[in-house]
Amino acid sequence: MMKFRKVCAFLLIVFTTLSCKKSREATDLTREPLIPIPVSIEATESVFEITRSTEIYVDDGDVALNKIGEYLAARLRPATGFPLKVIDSKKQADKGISLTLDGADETLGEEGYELTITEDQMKLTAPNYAGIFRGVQTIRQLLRYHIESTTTQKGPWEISTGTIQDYPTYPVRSAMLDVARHFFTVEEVKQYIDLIAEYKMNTLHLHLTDDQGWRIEIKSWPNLTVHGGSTQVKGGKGGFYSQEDYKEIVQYASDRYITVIPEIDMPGHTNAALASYPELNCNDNPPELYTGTEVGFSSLCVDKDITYKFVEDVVREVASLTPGSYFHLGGDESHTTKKNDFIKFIDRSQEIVLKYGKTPIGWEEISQSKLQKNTVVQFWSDAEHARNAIKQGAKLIMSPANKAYLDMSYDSTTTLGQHWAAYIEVDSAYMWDPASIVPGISQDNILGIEAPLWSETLMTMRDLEYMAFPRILGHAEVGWSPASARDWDSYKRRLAQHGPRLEARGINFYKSKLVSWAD
Ligand code: TNX
Repeated sequence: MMKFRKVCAFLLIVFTTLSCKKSREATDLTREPLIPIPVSIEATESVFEITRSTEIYVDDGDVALNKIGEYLAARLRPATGFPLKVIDSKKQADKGISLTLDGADETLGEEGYELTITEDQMKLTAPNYAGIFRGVQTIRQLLRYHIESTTTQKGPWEISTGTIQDYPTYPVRSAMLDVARHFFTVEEVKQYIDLIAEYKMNTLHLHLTDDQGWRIEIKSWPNLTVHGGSTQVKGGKGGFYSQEDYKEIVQYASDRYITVIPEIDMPGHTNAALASYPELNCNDNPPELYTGTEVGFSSLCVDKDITYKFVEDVVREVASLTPGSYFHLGGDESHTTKKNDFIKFIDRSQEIVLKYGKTPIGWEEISQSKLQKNTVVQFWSDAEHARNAIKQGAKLIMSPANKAYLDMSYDSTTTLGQHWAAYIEVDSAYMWDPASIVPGISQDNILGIEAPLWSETLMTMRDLEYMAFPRILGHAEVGWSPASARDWDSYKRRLAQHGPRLEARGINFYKSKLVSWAD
């Protein structure tokens, strides 16, 4: 009898251990704090576990998939301490982590993906590599925040089971970095690229030139960087990217399925160029370098032929280094350029951009000129300019300054930033809809969104991080997730869980009191 009881007790323990193995915690994939929130999630309430023996399978001989597999492994190895081998697999894998284009649903589009998680396997399929890369970001966020640590952490590394189908609402989700007012190094730009990649952004707009500095080497006009790149706001030493540096940034971004849009801001915002070459000034008299923060006082000399030779040389060199299809020609706040001159300049500059095979983008003021067929207009404040743009058939990138400008202070106590457009708290930076900003403009007119980070008051990476985080997560969701899925209460709950994740990555973020940050 005693023996029978012991056996029973033993069996009970074995059974409870076995049956509990997969339900250690109730899991529900629909409740994971993903940002941006996916289009659809179905939960099957079990868990998949990444273990020491988990391998990452990719389609045999597919170099690009193998690279994404290695990228995923590199993100997961430090915290798990597991080898996570990436394996070219001849047949579709039925275990471990599998990344495949095989049998993908084409309707998921350029960046869409499907993630199917069972107890035995986590399978990521997409019709294109970009979709696989975006899906990999989802996998990262499905793991406990400790996964972001650079040192080995205690497991288990479990992921709730179920299926996620996901694709972006807007094709362009961009972050702009102003490297002209204060210069940021190649390494710092790469860090920023890594940060935006996690939230499925796909574009980095580099504001490469402004009154305070010219930051990209132009071989045919070397003094632009030698002199024009030699300082910055408040007179620091400035800096610039050699063409090799710039190519390195472009490649790094491209490895993360992020396109770089270079901006050469013209005809205003050009003091650094005017100071470097006397002949670009109407009176041949170069101004001093400028280290203040006023805007709208400089202009290229629109009537001189040399001006267009300059524009063409710059566009040709920068376009040849840029695989992406866009070239941003600026066009904002040219307050000292006469309106007719401005129009004439933008008309000619668009033609030059097209001549070198790129699609022009300009700030909203360019809608006063005759827009070329595919020219894109970037809205920042004036509804009339936006309506003029769509009347001409142009598409818009939406960057409403009072919502999307990351250099706007959070509130009156923020020591960094400006507040000419608004104070932008974390809720305000989330609660905007690109298609409802300008009456008469709908989703069809909109190519995407951009969150610009102007750097007049930002000197270090920590400064950049503080202004961008956590607001940029909100903008990423505004651009990716359908309007119907966006909701402040849901977002706030998910964002709270991202606090420790941002901390684990060492990001200096603003801990808004509006959010109950998780420990
Ligand atoms: C406006 S809006 C600018 C930038 C400034 C920024 C500061 C626009 C296209 N230009 O030149 O850096 O405000 O917030």
